[in-house]
Amino acid sequence: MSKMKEIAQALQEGNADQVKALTQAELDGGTPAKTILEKGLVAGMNVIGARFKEGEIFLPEVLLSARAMNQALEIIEPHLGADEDGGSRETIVLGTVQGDLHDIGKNIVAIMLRGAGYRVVDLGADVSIQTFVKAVEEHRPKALGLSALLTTTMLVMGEVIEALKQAGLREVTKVLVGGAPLTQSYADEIGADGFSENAYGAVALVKG
Ligand code: B1M
Repeated sequence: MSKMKEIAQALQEGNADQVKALTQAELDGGTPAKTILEKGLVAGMNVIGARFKEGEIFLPEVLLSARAMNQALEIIEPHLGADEDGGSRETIVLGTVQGDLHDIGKNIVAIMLRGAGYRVVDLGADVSIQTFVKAVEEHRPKALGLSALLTTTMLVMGEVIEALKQAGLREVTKVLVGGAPLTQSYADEIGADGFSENAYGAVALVKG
């Protein structure tokens, strides 16, 4: 089995110690962090998503894999170095919306943005509308990134945009949205400034 398949397999088994050890060994051996992220970790998480959907595995197993994923992300984060163009130290505020505990995709977006040289204020998951508004008021970020993984919680994104308008802060920042259930047409409908289906696209939107 290839090393990337081994990482994906250990992730599917929720074996955090093995995922971390294999990730570290690959980094030490010179495998690029982006390769480990895409071909090992995200590939493994995609299988978990498909098996959960089919009812082959249940929440406790998903949770174990998610924990292993987040621990491995901490290891690879320092290796996703700054872009060649040097990036900038502009601020981006990021969070998963209220009612939603899914943070893996958001964490990857945060890592990619830091790698591109941005200062990321990560508000975490299950972030209230008012917390987003206060953070925009305080940090005046170049972009506010909202993540949602549930069809129910993606509705909150529109409420955040509305609350920014009410607070007179809508023009202060670009609002970017992402997460598995989102589409460009939904982003347009709620008046977001950009949508991306992956973390690389999120960085491109911030830069653009
Ligand atoms: Co949940 N869950 N989950 N879950 N979970 C989904 C999302 C689901 C699709 C699974 C399924 O049924 N097939 C389903 C949602 C169905 C729907 O709404 N239509 C679901 C459900 C139903 C639930 C619960 C309701 C289950 C229950 O309790 N009965 C519950 C809800 C809890 C809550 O949030 N209130 C729940 C709980 C959980 C766990 C806690 C066990 C765990 C989350 C742990 C954690 O995140 N720390 C979990 C997980 C892991 C998943 C799946 C399996 C995997 C999600 C993931 O991490 N993917 C997921 C199935 C799936 O998505 N196929 C599922 C990997 C990650 C790298 O991808 O997050 O899409 P993703 O991020 C990508 C892009 O979307 C994009 O870039 C990222 C990197 O490329 N992106 C952005 C994300 N945010 C962005 C922001 C941007 C730009 C791009 O700009 C700002």
